[in-house]
Amino acid sequence: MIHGEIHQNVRQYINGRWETSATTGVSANPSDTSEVVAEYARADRRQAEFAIRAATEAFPHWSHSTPQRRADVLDRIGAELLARKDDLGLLLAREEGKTLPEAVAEVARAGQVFKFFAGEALRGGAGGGGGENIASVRAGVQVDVTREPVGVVGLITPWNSPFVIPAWKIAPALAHGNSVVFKPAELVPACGWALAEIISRAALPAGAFNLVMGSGREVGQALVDSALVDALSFTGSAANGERVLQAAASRRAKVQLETGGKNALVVLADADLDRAVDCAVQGAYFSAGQRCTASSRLIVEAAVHDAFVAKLRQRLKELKIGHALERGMDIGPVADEERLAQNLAWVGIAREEGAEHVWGGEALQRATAGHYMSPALFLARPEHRIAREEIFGPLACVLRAGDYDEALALCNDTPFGLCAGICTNSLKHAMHFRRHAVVGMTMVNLPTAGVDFHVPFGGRKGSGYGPREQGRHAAEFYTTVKTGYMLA
Ligand code: TXE
Repeated sequence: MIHGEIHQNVRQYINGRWETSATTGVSANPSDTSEVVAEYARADRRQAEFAIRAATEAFPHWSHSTPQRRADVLDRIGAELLARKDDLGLLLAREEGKTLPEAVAEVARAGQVFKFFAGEALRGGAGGGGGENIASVRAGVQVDVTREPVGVVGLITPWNSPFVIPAWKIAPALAHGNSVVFKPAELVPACGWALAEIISRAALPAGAFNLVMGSGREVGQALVDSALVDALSFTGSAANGERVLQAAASRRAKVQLETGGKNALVVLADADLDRAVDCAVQGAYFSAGQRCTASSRLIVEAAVHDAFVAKLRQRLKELKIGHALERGMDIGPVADEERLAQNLAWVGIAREEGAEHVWGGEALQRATAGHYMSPALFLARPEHRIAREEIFGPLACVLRAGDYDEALALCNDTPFGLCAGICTNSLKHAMHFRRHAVVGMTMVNLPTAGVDFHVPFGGRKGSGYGPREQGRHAAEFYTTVKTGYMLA
């Protein structure tokens, strides 16, 4: 792909064929809003229902495919993603706005996810090795526990990681023998299409994988409402996640949600302060803070509070904000005009509620028109809205803690529970924190953003619902357990 190329064949992939739609849309480059990235077909409810029927008809055949067949398909997809990480990374950076190095790394990780689940297909979750034989309590009876695919799964994904979040849903779904209807976020249609285009050439039977690009309200809702969709995996905002959960659970569909965070990074007085500042900058501001694992609350022990804030302010001052494709940029634009307006409104809220402004928080002008803003830092109190609500932008706040116990209490004082980090050289505090932080993932002397692709991902409380994603744990959602008894 070349810089500036307009992708024009961005169509639905239904039952093994590329389909146009009654209406089309365009996606623009947040680094340079004069540049169109893609002209894409916008599916309607009818096309979504076609895709669901195709997946339903494909399920019996695909669910009885051999583990080797499924492994080969996933391995081919993973290999092509890795081979094309540079040009797909260019597309990602152009359509979503994260810097080119981050975008290339995300595509590579999506390739590694597919290769991991190629192995999972062989190790078995569904229809094979993932089970166990147990001696019965009754003489002569054989008991075995196996895992079978769930059926037709609807996968609904957000705009902020448009290759790797779809990958960590599509790969296990196919590995475990399910058929898929994938709906990417409206902001990043070409990324969803580019991934689907690779999958369409991986020798899957028609209908086993389908792509429908369109609005959450219409196409997403069609997946949620259809009695033919057995399971839904949703990643997005808490509000929309709640809607999906209520609608799907009411018809007893299986549901998995990943819905945001208000993650804390605790910095104790005994921490290596430079390392703590690095963790804060990377965790809170890279990808313009548009990661659910972003550390938007920096909880700092009083003894080092002022020194930490001074160092962090200096680092923010030195960050380079600019065009996602420009070499040496630390942070690109935020994803679209609406997000920029929301982020700037949050800066206003912070000031109005009495948080102390330390740095940034204003729109920036660059050589090309884009949604640029400087990273914002405030000193806040726990009751401030900027310390309680997810912002999903480059805005973090510092909370002062008297000691470790108060820092832990502040860390857990949130309706979310995705991840939490601590910077400390005390093994005692690190071990206590790992056990007592009420989250799905903990980090010690590491940023809260940036996780491995082969181990469980997910949170508690308002951050998640249902089984964890990724790694071997993905079998919990993408398979169902069967216990067999036989009198030999
Ligand atoms: O979410 P939206 P966005 C969260 C992050 C932030 C949000 C950003 O915390 O809050 O995602 O992503 C579709 N029925 N996470 O703005 O708007 C919509 O079309 C069915 C958390 O995209 O909720 C899109 O495809 N579908 C995560 C998807 O839902 C509907 C990691 C998400 O859209 C729908 C990354 C409906 N009624 C981001 N309404 C984590 N915790 O791991 C919308 N959609």
